[in-house]
Amino acid sequence: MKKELLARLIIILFISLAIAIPVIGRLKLSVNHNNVVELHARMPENGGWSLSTIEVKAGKPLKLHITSDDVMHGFSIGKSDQPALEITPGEFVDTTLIFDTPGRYTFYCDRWCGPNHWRMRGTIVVTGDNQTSQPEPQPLFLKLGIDIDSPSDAETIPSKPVSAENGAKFQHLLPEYALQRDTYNATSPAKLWMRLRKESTLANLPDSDLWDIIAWIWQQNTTNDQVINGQEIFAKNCAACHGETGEGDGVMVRGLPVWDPGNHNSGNVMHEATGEGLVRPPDFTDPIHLLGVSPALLEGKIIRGGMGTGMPYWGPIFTNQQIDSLISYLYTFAWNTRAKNSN
Ligand code: HEC
Ligand SMILES: [Cu+2]
Repeated sequence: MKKELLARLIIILFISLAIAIPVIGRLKLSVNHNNVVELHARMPENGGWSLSTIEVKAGKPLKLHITSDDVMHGFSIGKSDQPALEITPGEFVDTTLIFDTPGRYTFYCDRWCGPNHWRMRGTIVVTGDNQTSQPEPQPLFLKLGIDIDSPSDAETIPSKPVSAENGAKFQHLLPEYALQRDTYNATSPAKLWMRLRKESTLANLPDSDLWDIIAWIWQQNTTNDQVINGQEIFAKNCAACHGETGEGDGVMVRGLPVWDPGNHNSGNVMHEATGEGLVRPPDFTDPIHLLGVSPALLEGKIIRGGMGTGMPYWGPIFTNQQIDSLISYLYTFAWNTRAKNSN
């Protein structure tokens, strides 16, 4: 297990290096006398961004002169709340960015321009003397040693629809760990259910009440705003594969075989449009799936992406808050509490 993880990390490292090396040096060509960098957006099939790496000094303005050579695109900076720029074919948009902290930032297209859309990404390398750039905190799945590629169906699921409202009635019976954030992060709903099932204070409760408690605990760990925010991000970035309703039937993946984590070849089916492995994602509305995975696992999958499955990596794109919102939203598929979630 450990070895496999290490091998994966090494592969990721090599891929990042392979992407980074050929592009350095192309930049100077497009800087004109006013220090304006000209950037052309193109669908990945047409070559992608005209620059994959842009270098700038910390605190110095980066002036960008951006246009599109084919269809409508967007220009966004990863992990920032800045609104995206619309990039219209044949028109130029100017923007000036200032990065205070040295580091690597991702710029990307935020409009679904084609099947390889999510690959429209580039890097802004910000250099500076004060190398204060803090290393990214280690993602939870690495800290907790969770294998995010192994099968993880729920050991048990509720036999009828859950009610967080009913679950709230039993909160005084709960052991302390049940409401701790660490427990939520590291534990799947099914695992927490099994753990609570063994608690003597809850021994008299029927199984369904215990599920209502779990639904209530999950609700306590999220807010309505997060769910709404997560829904917006999902509709824009994820629904093309995962489907509007989370069933794994988005336009990109129709007719493909469903991902089978027990079969390492299930990602080997090449998608005609992308030339890459792509499978159908699991059905998130089937509780057997999401009730078997912890927030840490979901976070890991979103940050790192799949292994040859076509699931993109979103680590450089979304802030931690945005990823938390996505996780909150994903669970609503399994609980079916989306409409009832308002506190
Ligand atoms: C290009 C298609 C595609 C897009 C776009 C996509 N996904 Fe996925 N996703 C997949 C596939 C295929 C899988 C199943 C294989 C895997 O887990 O690697 C998957 C798996 C996942 C899983 C793991 C589920 C589990 O229980 O193991 C999560 C979580 C997830 N996606 C979240 C997202 C989010 C959030 C977004 C948008 C920000 C997104 N995906 C966008 C294709 C996609
Ligand atoms: Cu795009």
